[in-house]
Amino acid sequence: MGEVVNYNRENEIAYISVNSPPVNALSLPVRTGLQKAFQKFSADSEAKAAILICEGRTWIAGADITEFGKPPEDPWLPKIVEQMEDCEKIIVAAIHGTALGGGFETAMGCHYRCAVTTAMVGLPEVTLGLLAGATGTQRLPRLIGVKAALDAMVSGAPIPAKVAYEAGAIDELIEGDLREGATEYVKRLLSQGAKPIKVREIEIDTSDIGEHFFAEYRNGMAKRTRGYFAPEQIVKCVEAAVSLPYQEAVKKEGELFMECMMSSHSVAQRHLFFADRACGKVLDVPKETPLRPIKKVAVIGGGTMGGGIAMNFANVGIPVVLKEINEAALEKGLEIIRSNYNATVTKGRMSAEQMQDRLNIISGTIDYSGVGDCDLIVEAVFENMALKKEIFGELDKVAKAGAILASNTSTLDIDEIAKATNRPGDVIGWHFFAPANVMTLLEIVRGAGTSKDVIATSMAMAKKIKKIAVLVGVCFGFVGNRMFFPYVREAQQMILEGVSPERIDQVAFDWGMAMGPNAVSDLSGLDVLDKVKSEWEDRPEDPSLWAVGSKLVEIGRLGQKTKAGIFTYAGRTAVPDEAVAKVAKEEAVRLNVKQLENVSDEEIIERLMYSMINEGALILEEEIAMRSSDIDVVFVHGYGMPRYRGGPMRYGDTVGLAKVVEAMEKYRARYGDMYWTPAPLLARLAASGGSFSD
Ligand code: 3H9
Repeated sequence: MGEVVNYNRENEIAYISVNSPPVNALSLPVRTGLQKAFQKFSADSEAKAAILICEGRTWIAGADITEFGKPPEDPWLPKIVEQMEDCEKIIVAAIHGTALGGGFETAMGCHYRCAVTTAMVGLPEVTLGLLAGATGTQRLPRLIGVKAALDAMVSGAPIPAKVAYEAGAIDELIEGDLREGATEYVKRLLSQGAKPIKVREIEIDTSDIGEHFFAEYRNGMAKRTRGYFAPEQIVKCVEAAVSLPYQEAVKKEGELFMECMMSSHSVAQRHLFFADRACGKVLDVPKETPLRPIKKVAVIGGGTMGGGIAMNFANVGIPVVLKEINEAALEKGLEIIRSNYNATVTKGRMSAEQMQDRLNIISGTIDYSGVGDCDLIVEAVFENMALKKEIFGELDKVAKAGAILASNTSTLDIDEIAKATNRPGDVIGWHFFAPANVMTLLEIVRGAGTSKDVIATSMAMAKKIKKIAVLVGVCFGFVGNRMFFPYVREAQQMILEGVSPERIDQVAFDWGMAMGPNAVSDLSGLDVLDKVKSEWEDRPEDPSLWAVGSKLVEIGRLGQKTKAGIFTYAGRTAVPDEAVAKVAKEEAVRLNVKQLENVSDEEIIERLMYSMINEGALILEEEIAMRSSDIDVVFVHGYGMPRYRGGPMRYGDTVGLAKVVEAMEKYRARYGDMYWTPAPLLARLAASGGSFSD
């Protein structure tokens, strides 16, 4: 037997324990070990019942995701689950940590399930573009009902043990030590003469399912799951569960699972599973790097951004001081925070007490001396180098030794900002995305002189405030905005060439973006983008660059905030506006821009995406990002790119880099070298048949 699974018997109870760190995933050795252990249990005449239990921090967290995409190797999990269920002696799952995916399916193959109250169970396969393909889609509806099972599988959300117990997926909750509690439970079952309960033999309760249930369910999930492949396959599996004999439905589940597994969506979503975890690892900053203690934080600037940033710290119990220039501005800033929290309370996502606890640890100051005892100071004023340098000069005078001085700049040179201090090692960029209390992405910008412990502390702190942090280097716009510019540039250029903004946005939306580039520009503020362009020192010599945007700013159309930008706004709904088409036409004449006819959807996507991918290749070559997957993380968490595309670099790999370069050459022939010369890295990879993930 493989040592990742051990068999021990104490009197009449066999303990089958899995010990495969870090998360007891169902790798081939674990599957083989389980199979052998249960064979041994069946053959052990002294053993009357078995407890399946796990060592380490969690119960089995699912199939081993690293094995996906490779040829499947026997024993295959559904088989093991079936063999366990067919055992004539009682098997009890004793759960702690998280029993997820194949882990929970294994538990559902057991005849009884007990769990500590802190445990979670669930079928999160959908987040990997998959479905619960080891009979999970057939078992969960039998235990908790059709609707609840669909909700759990389509969302992928973990279910707390107590909720699972009430719903019927857990039979016994254990307070205290799991092994002891499980042993007591099994002894009780044996004394009561309990028989193995086979979940597959439970009849599905369809009493609350109307004739149109599945059609209505599909309608209900359509908006949430737009574009994703797996959710519909999950619904099909549950439909099969209620309409076909068990074995036929299981066969269907197997076929749909393989379809999901082979889909580009799942490949992309699995890529992001590992990318989300890899980005926290900084290659030259060892895990052991000592962290600076962060007990109190200051935020300089109480605008919408500053207020949102402050909330992140208060939310995890860290006291925050908000610094503004006068009492009126400070009161306004604190009011923004109060009203944000109030909105959360009104939506029922926070109690009034929780809100008060958070507000109690947010204070204000109008004097720099008020931030002198803070361990981390985040500057969040508007994007202006002179102003930021002035502030950092002040901070240098008042901040205590060892305080981290962070700038929430979205584009500016951290090294230049650091020059305003005598402690460049303490200076770093913390680029939050708006709204800062909601968006999960944080670009941590490493300056030339930033100390390693400041980087390590920033990455750890980001995790503490529940952000996904990506470490980037200094350049104009860092990773996100630098790549976002070509995307918006192409959207603007197409408007100049006569393509309507609504068409561009619709094509981008249908491709999967949460919003089209023009709606995003309006949301960000055309004046803000215009200002960014003017601060961009080495911007390309191109008179048509951002021409429509600048003109719209000139005539007072600043975006959503003035109810008119590239679109006009009725509430938040973007409405096409003839006035913009007129501006575009006039600008095209002035700049002598050729009008295009019959631009295909394919061209729109190619120009939006490939311009970004090319910039990404330059970013990698300049070592502004550590990994191509870090770039993907930025776009998925910060720019509304759907996970099923895997991020821009992964999308390039999916299309094939040779095809990307071929399309770029087509645009290069039309527009010249300035924007469409393939980056050397991209050209090299395309020529050698390589990919960014290599
Ligand atoms: C499935 O089960 C399909 C079946 O239905 C059908 C089969 C036929 N495999 O997240 P962490 C690694 S699909 C391989 O940082 P935490 C992870 O990469 C699966 N590796 O820890 C990381 O490695 P590293 C359904 C895995 O404490 C390390 O473990 N299950 C797997 O914050 C620590 O992970 C899921 O989707 C895996 N399954 O969170 C659950 N899981 O240290 C996926 C983790 O090198 N897992 N790793 O970066 C999770 O949600 C979280 O890992 C968990 C722990 C909540 C368990």
